[in-house]
Amino acid sequence: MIDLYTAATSNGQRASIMLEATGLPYRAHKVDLAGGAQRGAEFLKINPAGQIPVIVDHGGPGGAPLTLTQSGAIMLYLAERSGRFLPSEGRKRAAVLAAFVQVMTTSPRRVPRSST
Ligand SMILES: N[C@@H](CCC(=O)N[C@@H](CS)C(=O)NCC(=O)O)C(=O)O
Repeated sequence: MIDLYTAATSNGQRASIMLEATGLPYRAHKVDLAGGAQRGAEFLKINPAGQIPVIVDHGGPGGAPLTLTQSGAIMLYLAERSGRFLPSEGRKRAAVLAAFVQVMTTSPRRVPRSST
């Protein structure tokens, strides 16, 4: 089971959408950013940086819990965890990673539709 700590922001939605798309079982916990919940003691135990999104994978690598921040890292981790979206073969994997980095680092207005 994966616990997701998130809010309705673009970074938060990356983690939520990826969990939905992979079909991995998860529980969502809404973090009230406007109310300052990300700076509360309980949340800071999960992410001392005080930011969403965060996942806690209770069945992480080696069967031990893994806490992960950073929306891009969460997306890649969930792709590998589920065996979906990120091919293991070198050439296809490189193409997917190139498309991933492009959408993560380029303004949507500047991403050509036929660039990948
Ligand atoms: N680079 C991080 C950025 C995370 C981030 O900026 N989170 C914002 C919401 S989108 C946040 O938690 N802000 C709360 C605050 O700074 O108080 C990622 O991609 O996850």
